Amino acid sequence: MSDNTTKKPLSPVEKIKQNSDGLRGTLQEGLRNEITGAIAEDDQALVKFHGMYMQDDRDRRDERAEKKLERLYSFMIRLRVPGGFFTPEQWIATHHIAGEHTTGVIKITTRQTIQLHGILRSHIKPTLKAFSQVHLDSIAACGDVNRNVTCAAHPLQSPIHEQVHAYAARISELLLPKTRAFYEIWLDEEKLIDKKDEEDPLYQDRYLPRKFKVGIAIPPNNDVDVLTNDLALIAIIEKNKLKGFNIAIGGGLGTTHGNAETYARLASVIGFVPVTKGDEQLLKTVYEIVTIQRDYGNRSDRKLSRLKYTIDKYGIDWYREELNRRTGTTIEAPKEFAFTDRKDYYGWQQNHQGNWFYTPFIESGRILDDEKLPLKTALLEIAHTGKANFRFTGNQNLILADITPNDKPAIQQLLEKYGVIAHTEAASAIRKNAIACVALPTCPLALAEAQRYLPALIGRIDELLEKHALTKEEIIIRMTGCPNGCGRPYAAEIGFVGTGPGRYNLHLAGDHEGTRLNRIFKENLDETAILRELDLLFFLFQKERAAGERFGDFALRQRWYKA
Ligand code: SRM
Ligand code: SF4
Repeated sequence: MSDNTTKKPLSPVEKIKQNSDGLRGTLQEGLRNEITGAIAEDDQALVKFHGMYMQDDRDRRDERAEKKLERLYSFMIRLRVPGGFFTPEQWIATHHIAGEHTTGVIKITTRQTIQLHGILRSHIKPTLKAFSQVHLDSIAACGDVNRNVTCAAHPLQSPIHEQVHAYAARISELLLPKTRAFYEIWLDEEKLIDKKDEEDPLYQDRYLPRKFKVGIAIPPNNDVDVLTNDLALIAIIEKNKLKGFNIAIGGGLGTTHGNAETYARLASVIGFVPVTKGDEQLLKTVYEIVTIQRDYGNRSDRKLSRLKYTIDKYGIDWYREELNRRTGTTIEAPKEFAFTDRKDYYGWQQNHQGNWFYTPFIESGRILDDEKLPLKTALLEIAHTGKANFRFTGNQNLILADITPNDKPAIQQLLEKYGVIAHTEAASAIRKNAIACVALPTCPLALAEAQRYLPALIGRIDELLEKHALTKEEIIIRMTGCPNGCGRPYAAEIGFVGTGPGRYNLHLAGDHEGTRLNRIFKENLDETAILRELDLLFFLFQKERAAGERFGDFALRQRWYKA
């Protein structure tokens, strides 16, 4: 079988999907295999659609090999949490699930959800059943389907935040696969008698050529980095009324070192869809953008199968026309909008209704108790009060949300008791604006460290900033352990992309708002070289910057960028 669009043979994953009996494969049988802690190779592709990855502890590979033991296999589970919202009950459940079945660390991801690592195969079902009891699941959190839908996190963003936020859940539902496999395999629900009940007009039996991501932004903040999504919805609000959404398509960051055909791309705005007379047209537009990618995306080479490549192959105008044909309407011209920032609002903030929100600083989204801060205990105690909801941000933070003025003193007291306020206030401006992906030891694709290394590197970068009297600069720094871009390093003012142990490409000149990608400045640097380059750059920045100029914009003006 070949891919209609490329005439090349289908990638092996295509066959696995089609032969999977609605993503069931041999997962159920595999769970009974006591000889290994792993699952069959084909099932490893399928289990992603259920929100899981099979991994192993890379730190322990050598030790296990010496003892002639198989790798220490375990699973990472990623939840589907559209727009990143948890009730206190859901947080309490997650806290206990993390304690019983995982490494204990709760990791907030760059797409506003959480991941738990180190789950042994026999613990998957109890974990998913416990989540199900608090109405949480991991369906389609990974795999060749629509992933977690992100949405501007802070309710402060607009008086109609909730109205916009509700679209995250609606779009997530709209684009969910119809198969009941998740419920059968992991929750022991009854098997379907009539398979017709799970016929899936959207995904059919082949699903999408690759992952698909949707984000929703409320200008002027672009905290979800909306243009890095396959499909970006930008809320257009006039006089506190939601008029509709600008639609942008073709964002995506993954690249492969040495493969010039791969590249990072920001989404292109193709038009505007009103919602003043109802949502039908918007939802149809979202749906058909996905069906076009389903039908025209590359299914032979997974490196070139994201929507960004489909768009660049066929052209924006073609895509827009095909969309108009499928929706039966003509998408309107885009409306004016402007982003001014991408940050989280740390500390206490009050919204238009008088409710309070506290954003603590959480380094790399990792929630645990350590010698510096008993953050996990603090959050559990806060959840137990029932006085705060939990909202995750696309910058790997969370917001303790919707706290009434009466309840604020109780939360304040707990934040003080556990040192969360002092910890947040002590973090430097760049630390608060930094992102690092997971990388080692769990990520099989990592070439270098990220979340285990960036905190220390930032300490050294802070010293340089102090030397050049730049400590107040909110420079956006991001690091990933490989070029896949999970921490969105190509959209940072300073991006580090791992090339090998202890080595990174240094990217410069993204903007503060997330509307311009950066470029490689120097390749394969070790820490000494990184600090040397930054020392010089900060010196020049201090000396030659225009008034109020951001570091990324300054870097853009330099000769190396224009060369
Ligand atoms: Fe990612 C693969 C972690 C956001 C682009 N990503 C992976 C895997 C699953 C490795 C794997 O395939 O085995 C990583 C698991 C590591 C681990 O041990 O947990 C992983 N990605 C993450 C997270 C947890 C990073 C984080 O520290 O927060 C983020 C989870 C998001 C979520 O909740 O859904 C995460 N990944 C992203 C983003 C950022 C975003 O979406 O805003 C990107 C860049 C945007 C994009 O998609 O283009 C991203 N991840 C990738 C890619 C490259 C895809 C491509 O088009 O080439 C891969 C590799 C792949 O898919 O083959 C990947
Ligand atoms: Fe792993 Fe690379 Fe993603 Fe980091 S960027 S989590 S190293 S795939």
